[in-house]
Amino acid sequence: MPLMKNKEKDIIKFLYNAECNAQEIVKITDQYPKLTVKEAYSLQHGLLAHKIYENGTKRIGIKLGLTSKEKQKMMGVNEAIYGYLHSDMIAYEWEPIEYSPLIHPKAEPEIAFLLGEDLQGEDVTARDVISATKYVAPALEIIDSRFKDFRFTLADVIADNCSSAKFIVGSRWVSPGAIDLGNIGMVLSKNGKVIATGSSAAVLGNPVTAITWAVHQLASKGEGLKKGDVVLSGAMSKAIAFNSNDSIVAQFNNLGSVSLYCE
Ligand code: 0L1
Ligand code: MG
Repeated sequence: MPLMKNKEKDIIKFLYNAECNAQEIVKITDQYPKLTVKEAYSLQHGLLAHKIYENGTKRIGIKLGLTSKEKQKMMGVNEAIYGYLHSDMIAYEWEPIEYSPLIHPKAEPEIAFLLGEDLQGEDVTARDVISATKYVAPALEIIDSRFKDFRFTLADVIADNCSSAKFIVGSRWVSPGAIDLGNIGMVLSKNGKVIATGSSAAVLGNPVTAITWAVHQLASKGEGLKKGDVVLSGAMSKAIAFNSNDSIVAQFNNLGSVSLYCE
């Protein structure tokens, strides 16, 4: 039986309050084991509407998740997922990230696509994605699942807006035609020590492929991306946990670096 509207509202408030109070919660599927992916995306959309209503945030783009084969295998799926980026998720390199409003944050190195044109339709191609992109830039996404111990099913994580919390876009913005987007190397360090290395090839072979997929998914729901939107295309390595007083730097070939400091 599909989720009743009043249950949907309760779940949205449950997720929203967990985020506002920085308190981990049990999985939604503990109570609703039959929650489908379609219902989960509807919850995610409802959560966005609730946040816009409650705190005036704005939708400013999307982020992709589960774009690497390893993560898909770990979750037992063979497709990526997407969530919404909101204006209150923007963080800056020069402003420390506060730990206290977060639950158990992790950082992921990603490539941000900054759109110069609208992009919508089930027939959008990789070439269309490149021509609609004004700049690509180095980025760090901070994920912070609201679920206890970062454990969830596919439906749970989709409903929780794919664990989104914050993101930082670095200051070097490059035209997408100027670099080989499918072959950008990256080194991730924590407190000066290399923790992981990765490549943009880990993002479904090429981040442009991942974004094309997401545009098709949005189109099937009558949605699209807008000029000015930011798209976080997916993690280039494993996510790393951080705490107060930690600093993280991701250095990308031909794309500079991006960093965060947590206070
Ligand atoms: O941005 C991401 O890749 C996160 C997707 C959700 C899975 C997770 O929280 O690890
Ligand atoms: Mg991510």
